[in-house]
Amino acid sequence: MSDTSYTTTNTGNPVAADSQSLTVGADGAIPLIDTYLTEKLAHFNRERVPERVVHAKGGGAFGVFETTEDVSRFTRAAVFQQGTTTEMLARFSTVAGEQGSPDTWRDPRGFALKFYTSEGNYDLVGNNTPVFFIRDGIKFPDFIHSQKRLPGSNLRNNDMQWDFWSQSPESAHQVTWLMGDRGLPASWRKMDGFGSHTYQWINAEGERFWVKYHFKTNQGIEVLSAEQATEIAGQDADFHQHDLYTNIADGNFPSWTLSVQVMPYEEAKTYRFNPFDVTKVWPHADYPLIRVGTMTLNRNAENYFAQIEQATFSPANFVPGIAASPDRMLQARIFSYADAQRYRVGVNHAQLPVNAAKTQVNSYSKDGAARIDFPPANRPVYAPNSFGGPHADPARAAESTGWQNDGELLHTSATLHAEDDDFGQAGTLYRDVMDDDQKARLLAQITGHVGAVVNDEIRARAIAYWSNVDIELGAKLGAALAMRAAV
Ligand code: HDE
Repeated sequence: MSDTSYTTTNTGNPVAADSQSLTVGADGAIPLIDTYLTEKLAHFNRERVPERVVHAKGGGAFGVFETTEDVSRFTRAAVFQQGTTTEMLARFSTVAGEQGSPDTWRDPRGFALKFYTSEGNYDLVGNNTPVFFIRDGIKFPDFIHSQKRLPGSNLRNNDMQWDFWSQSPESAHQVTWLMGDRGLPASWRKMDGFGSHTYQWINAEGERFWVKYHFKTNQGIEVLSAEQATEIAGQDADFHQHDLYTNIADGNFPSWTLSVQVMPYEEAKTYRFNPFDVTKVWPHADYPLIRVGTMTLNRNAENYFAQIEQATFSPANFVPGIAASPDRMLQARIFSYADAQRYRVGVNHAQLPVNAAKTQVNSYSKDGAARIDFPPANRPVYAPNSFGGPHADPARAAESTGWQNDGELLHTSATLHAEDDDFGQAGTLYRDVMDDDQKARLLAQITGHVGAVVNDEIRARAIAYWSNVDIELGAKLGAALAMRAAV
């Protein structure tokens, strides 16, 4: 049993005092040999790692995923074989707010999952909305810049947001979600999660399918009004963290039911929407939900910094039976996350306990700052080798992306399908999914947000943007803004 009764330095050396520095006489100089003082102050200066450049504010918990159904006809992934239970980690977050910002600001919510599977870690890094603002990752830094702060004043600015959105019509579907009820979840426990992108599942026979993930909350959807969210933001910036942590501590474990939509491989070519465009959903009438299993969060982190702040999720972490798709956003993310994590947490971030695979790691990476784990000294550090070092085994590996494509390198938009446009599905969401109260709250929110735009040309473009979503909505917005201006 370790004795934690006495204070030590970081290297275990017992220290003489917690509250007095070492001095020459009671009133004299502090000698440099007071190494506990210097260690304590120097470590304090280095307690922060760079916050996530997006999704900085968040919280999470550990849990398990239980595959309750047989979906082996679609995937050979071990984690999704019926009867398999897999340990996992989830982190929920806002997008634009910095650390310390209110959990209840209007924003999509991150829904990042790490499955510690028997074939290595599988990360599914999604949001609480099934779509996204843009469809090409080259615009992502620009999009985030427009949502955050003006370079001069460091203030957020509605003109900047609407200048970007009104010139990026592909954003209309996600912005309708954002300005609607789902932009203000009452709890991380009471929101759905989505993989958002189209992914690929491959079964044991090598047959390929396109899939979309849906995590349906078993707690029921619950949202805040704009007034409630604003009031809570002033009272408790960590409202959602509080809710998740205390519910798990009380044994009230939240769970979600995972279902997938499955599109046969060949149907992608002729589907009415580009199935790889992350600004679009696949109507459930076209591809109904197929149940897979249940995710339950049942264990709080013991140390937030070590286990949540340092957690690293990457869409690049695939396992056999799951692969990428032609979705341009997914492909850009496959580069970006590990790059961000090497910078933010360090080159050996995957060795930290919270990120470490729970299966054998036989990579040829070596050294690098803060290396913790290492192979036996007699293991070669190069391949190929003739001394029994690991060698690649294609039969074990995750499939390549494996979709046919060829052609010259060029800068152009993805292929348009029959019903592809930028506003159609946003209009369907408004007209066919929202009830009258939800429509009224959406109009009120847009009126307030566009009403804060100072530049006349940008405001006019924003009204045109909403008229493209729904002509009646655009007319109501124009009238509401005119009334607002008249008072
Ligand atoms: Fe992210 N995103 N993202 N994102 N994202 C990050 O990775 C990025 C996108 C999402 O709890 C970063 O480790 C690019 C879509 C979540 O740790 C960064 C693009 C979706 C989280 C990054 C996108 C997401 C992140 C910042 C456009 C939903 C938090 C820190 C191609 C489907 C994960 C980090 C956690 C974090 C890049 C767009 C969700 C900067 C380049 C679409 C939930 O690498």
